[in-house]
Amino acid sequence: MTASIKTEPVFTVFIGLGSNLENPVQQIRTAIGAIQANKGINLVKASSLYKTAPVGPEGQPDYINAVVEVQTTMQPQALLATLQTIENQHGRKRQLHWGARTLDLDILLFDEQVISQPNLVIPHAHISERNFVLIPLLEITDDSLMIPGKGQLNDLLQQCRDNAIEKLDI
Ligand code: A4P
Ligand code: MG
Repeated sequence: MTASIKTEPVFTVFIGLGSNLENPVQQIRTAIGAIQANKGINLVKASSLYKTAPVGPEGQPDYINAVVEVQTTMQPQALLATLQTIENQHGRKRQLHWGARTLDLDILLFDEQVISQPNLVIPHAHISERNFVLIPLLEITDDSLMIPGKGQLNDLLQQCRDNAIEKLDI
């Protein structure tokens, strides 16, 4: 009899990062470092950092946004819990909906999965409305990427609101 080796599936996942408080550039850099340092996650690609106008309550500072591609053997809920731990380590307090925050980590895409659970919606519910997500995503993928249930990245970008966004040269 031949022994079979059980291998866990590896998922390709895109994570959106956002910060607009307490040195956002540093928050995003250390968050990418924390993602990379996690034993269950391999960082594949990271986009540039982008300075973006806030969407949501007025009077909050500009955001720094980025997107990373990772590979992981974690299941979606385990990955969400891991990302929330990293948010909390960055002093994240959940106050105003869409309000200012030290760090926001959103699971944008999880392979080709479509998930609709009370605490986890994938693809991310607002992915197609936000150029601060779609533009960094395009930088590390290509415009034919299919967003399950929403369409091709290319088309979503064309339909998306033109919110102010500037790629940082750092
Ligand atoms: N949740 C559901 N699906 C997901 C997912 N795919 N990834 C749940 C991560 N979390 C997910 O999130 C609330 C709950 O969403 C979590 O507990 C999780 O179980 P939150 O981050 O605590 O709360 P929130 O910020 O009030 O809501 P939300 O919907 O996460 O906000 P967004 O959509 O992340 O938007 N403007 C600019 N320019 N750049 C930004 O990055 N970000 C926001 C926040 C608003 N305006 C912005 C930006
Ligand atoms: Mg969030």
